[in-house]
Amino acid sequence: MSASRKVFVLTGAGISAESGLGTFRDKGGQGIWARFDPMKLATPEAFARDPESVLAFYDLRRRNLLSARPNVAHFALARLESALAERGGSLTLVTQNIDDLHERAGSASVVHMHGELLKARCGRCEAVRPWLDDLSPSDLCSDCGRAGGLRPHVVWFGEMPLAMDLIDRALRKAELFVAIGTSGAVYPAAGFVAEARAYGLRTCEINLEAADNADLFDEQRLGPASATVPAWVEELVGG
Ligand code: BJW
Repeated sequence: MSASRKVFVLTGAGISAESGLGTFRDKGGQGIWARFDPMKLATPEAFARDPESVLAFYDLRRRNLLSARPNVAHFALARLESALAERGGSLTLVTQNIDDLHERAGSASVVHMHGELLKARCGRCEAVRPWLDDLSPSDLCSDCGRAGGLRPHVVWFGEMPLAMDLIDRALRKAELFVAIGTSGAVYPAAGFVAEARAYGLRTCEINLEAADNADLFDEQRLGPASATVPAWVEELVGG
């Protein structure tokens, strides 16, 4: 694995767990979706039916995010990006997370396939703008001037994830696929490991507990991301 120079990393909520942001499907029953119903808060139908509740859910999470900090696992991936570039290699970092902790740790290129919480999108004109405050149905879009369309720039169930073409091209070119802190429960991201195998990549899972699709990985490293990710990066590019 240490000879791999073109690396594709997929991250999930587990990498941000030690930064204090909750995961969705915690096995102890404390995950976000055990406390909040995703069908009432994370679908376009829910937003159409009850925009106030949906926006309040994301306001709470945006406030949590603004007080969170990246942890050593985020910093290790930023180091991996520059170390691979120095050796003529590359890192494609695709995250399912809507937080900006990879960027704040120094990762220069991050693909947010499920969107970004610190941006708002207008459902009427599709403009996407940075947004750090609470959102209200009466907020006006600064591009089209209309109210009622602004929503968090995130991908809800039933919506098409972002950058799927770019992701597929990067997977085809990579040598090593590594999934970090993701349960393998949500598609299409959960299907990337099967695609990676079909393209001939080696595959590695780094997780606290085995993912739903764990049998598709060549290698598994279990433990908290704060320990496993820096150790893996050191093995790959250290020394
Ligand atoms: C640690 C740790 C520590 C903890 N250190 N690790 C049947 C079959 C196939 C598909 C479907 C199906 N029925 C419905 C679908 C489609 C649906 C889907 O997959 N549903 C499943 C529930 C079955 N998917 C969609 O609707 C997607 N769109 C779509 O499919 O469009 C059509 C299409 C098809 C093909 C190609 C292209 C398009 C959209 C999905 C949108 C997901 N949105 C959310 C919310 C985003 C906004 C928000 O944050 O509120 O995204 S849901 C939520 O789950 C969020 C996450 O990104 C996503 C994945 O969660 P993740 O990251 O894996 O977190 P957890 O909590 O599940 O796991 C945490 C992991 O960390 C665990 O493994 C822990 O062990 C570990 N961990 N602490 C290391 N300290």
